[in-house]
Amino acid sequence: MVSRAKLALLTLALGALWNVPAQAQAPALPPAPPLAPGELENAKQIYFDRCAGCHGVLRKGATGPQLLPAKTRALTTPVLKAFIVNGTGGGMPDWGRQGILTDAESDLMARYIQHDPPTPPELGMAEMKKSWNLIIPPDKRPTKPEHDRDWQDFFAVTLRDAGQVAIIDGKTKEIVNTVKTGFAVHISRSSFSGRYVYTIGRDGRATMIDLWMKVPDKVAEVKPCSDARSIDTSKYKGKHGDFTDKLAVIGCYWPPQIIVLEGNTLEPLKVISSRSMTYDTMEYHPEPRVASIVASHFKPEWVINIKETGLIWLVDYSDLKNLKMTQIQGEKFLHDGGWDATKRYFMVAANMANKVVVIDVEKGKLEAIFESGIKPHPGRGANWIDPKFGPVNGTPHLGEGKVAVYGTDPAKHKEHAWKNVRELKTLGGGGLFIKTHPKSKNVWVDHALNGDPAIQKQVCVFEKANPEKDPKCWKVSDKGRAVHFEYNKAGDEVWISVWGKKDGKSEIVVYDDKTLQEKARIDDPRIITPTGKFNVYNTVKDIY
Ligand code: DHE
Repeated sequence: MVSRAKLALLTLALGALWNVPAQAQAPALPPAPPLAPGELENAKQIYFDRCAGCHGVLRKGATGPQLLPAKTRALTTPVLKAFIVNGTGGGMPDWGRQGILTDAESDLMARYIQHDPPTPPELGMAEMKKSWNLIIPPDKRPTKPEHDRDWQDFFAVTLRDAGQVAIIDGKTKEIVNTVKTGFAVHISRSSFSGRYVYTIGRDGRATMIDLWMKVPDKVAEVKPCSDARSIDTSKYKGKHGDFTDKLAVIGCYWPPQIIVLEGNTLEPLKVISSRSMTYDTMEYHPEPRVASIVASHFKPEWVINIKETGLIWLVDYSDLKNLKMTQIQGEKFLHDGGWDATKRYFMVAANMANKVVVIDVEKGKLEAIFESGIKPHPGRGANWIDPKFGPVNGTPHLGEGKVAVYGTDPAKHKEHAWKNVRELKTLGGGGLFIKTHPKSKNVWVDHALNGDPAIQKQVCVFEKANPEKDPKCWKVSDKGRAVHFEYNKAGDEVWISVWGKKDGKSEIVVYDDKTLQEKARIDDPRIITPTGKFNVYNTVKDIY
């Protein structure tokens, strides 16, 4: 095992090597180390589940560097294994230290990425339809809630390594049900009505959960891709018609495409490939992955971010047979984002470019692109009123300990719009999520991917009215990293996931947003590696 000090030195040296173009390295590369029979299939699955998201299915890189043989063989197995076990300060998780990969699996992966990447199978409509399972047809579902809980205050909580989503009652903190979903669900989104929760697993399995059932459970599921991160429904109602919940859309990492589905049953309807040219160098890209998706409130449109081409698509879903789409040139590699408070502007991080891209969805145009800091990672971001700069949004960063606060009101605060107006110092890099609520005095931020286990466990809270004041920071739990925040429907509680080891303990800690005092700990053994939490009321109304 390489010691941490040695690893630090190694990381520095590798930083240089890592940027040396493959052709400048020693000409004769050592052959790829052998894989025993059966190891290849296991390695492919682990790569898909754990690595493809950052490094790409074809290993061309994006949030993480490319991992092609010309580089990986030059680095050799022990060095690659050290990276996999210990992680790096720039966002690469410590898979070994976390216990997610065993020592043998880390060794296997270090050898596997020195081989040429296999191209996984494409998925067409015929295969998708085979995976579609309509468990309870719409006409057999409840016509009103079959329980007397406040389902609009339910939380859909990702239980990442359990391959489940827990439905938790926001008032009583009881686990109402744990629903079997895709592997490592990434996000959940609510239907326009809030009655249904749509989840998307990293393995591309989408699940539709009916909150009105006596015990909320899934009514439909489909697996239209083998690697995915985003899902949403149609949320427009207005002069162009009422499309609320008529359709759903899934964004895939592999195969690189979007799928439009029937909103009430998840029946696949249309596939649109995201393969095209990069916005800047106009090179063909074989694997432009679909990152964040949001549904416009102004038009029958989805805002769909294509990571590797740097294009933002505004897809008009009002007539699927004569599909209209606007392609906006943004920046590479588009990742996560959310609305400003008016829901007119969509801000998305191009984290490898250290930039935030702003789209005016009402006008259907690029509004601005600005540098926020090293690797911004906003989640859906957070909106509040700054005492000096008016309406602002904020994003933490993977690469440095700061929240960039930027203006979001070009109408009344033009001089502050789309530029950093403040930088709030946090405890260090690895910031993944930020959250606030219109009723709250506070802005919460995590350090979930910080390299220091002590900092990973801490959150900081800034006061909106006194942004220059040092934040209050504290350790949430010894059980794991503090990650992702969600308010309850009343907007007076903040729920934080404590993401422990997959075979260890995890929990969810609930704080009083006013006093910052702990109110509850949900540490039921069913709470396994919790990450994202989505309150129905806040998700329907895009409150953040
Ligand atoms: Fe995420 C949002 C992609 C790693 C937890 N993540 C997103 C979105 C994308 C994305 C495209 C926006 C979806 C949307 O809004 O439609 N995430 C990726 C990756 O490619 C990456 C870097 C590596 C991977 O293999 O997936 C990655 N993400 C992680 C994690 O390691 C996290 C912390 C835990 C996990 O599940 O593995 C994680 N990502 C989340 C969460 C959200 C998210 C909780 C939703 C935030 C929200 O509040 O909307």
